[in-house]
Amino acid sequence: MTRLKSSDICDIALRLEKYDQQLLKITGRTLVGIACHACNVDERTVRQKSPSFLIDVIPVTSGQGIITDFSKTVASILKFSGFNARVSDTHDTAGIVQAYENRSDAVMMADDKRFVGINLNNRCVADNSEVTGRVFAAALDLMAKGIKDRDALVMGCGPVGKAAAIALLSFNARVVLYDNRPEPARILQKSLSALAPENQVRIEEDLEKALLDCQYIIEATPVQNTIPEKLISGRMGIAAPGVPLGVSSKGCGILKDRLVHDKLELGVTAMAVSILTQKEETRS
Ligand code: PYL
Repeated sequence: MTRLKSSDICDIALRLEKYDQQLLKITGRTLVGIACHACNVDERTVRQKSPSFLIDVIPVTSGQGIITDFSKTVASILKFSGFNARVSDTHDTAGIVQAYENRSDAVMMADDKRFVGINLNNRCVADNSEVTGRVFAAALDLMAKGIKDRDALVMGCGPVGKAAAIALLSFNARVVLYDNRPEPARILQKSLSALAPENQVRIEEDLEKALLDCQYIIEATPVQNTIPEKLISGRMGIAAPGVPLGVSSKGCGILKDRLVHDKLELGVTAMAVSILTQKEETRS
């Protein structure tokens, strides 16, 4: 997982309205709408409940420490998406204690390894990597106006790519897996075989062939410029949760409104929708 820099996120809050309108144009849904599609929940219900759902965003000082603007940006995204969010005025353990004492409904916090949302009432947890893969797959499904029976390429078979592949299978896409190392693709294909018939998930080791075969792509690698400009076709649609973006600025110019990429917005919004709506799993 690439560690964000303050420069990656410092202008997100200012661009939320514009980004929301761009998503509406590309996918037909807004940030909250795409998040609801990813969580398979009704948007009206979420918009009714979110204003009274209090989320404390807690800065975490462990490891490499606080990223300037991280907590403030997460809270801005949550407020823009209709949630009652605030940055805790304490951090780490004291922040968690304060959330319970204030009877907040949820906390969101990130150390160097994990970024999670936790519903304090029903104990449900949303993990940023899993939710990000799922919400970008939902954006691709909307961009494609239904990705059912289409070939969708997943570049990068890590936690985000895995979650995207699982979501694409739930949308009945045919999933093509690519990784620059063969092992992660094989491990992921094996774990997906329990979810889908053999012929619905295949591995492609030749990226150029994969890009020529697949019109829709999830770019979930931590590498920039993984998709060569010469292979970007006029009909291609790309949802790119990978940081840094795997498409060059020239490639973005070719894609125009057929590219969805951000560094926090969709994942944070979908995490909040998930912990607001996810039912507590009954203990077996
Ligand atoms: C959650 C982001 C998405 C991509 N990379 C992940 C990352 O940068 N993780 C580290 C987050 C550290 C936050 C710091 C703070 O300000 O509370 N502990």
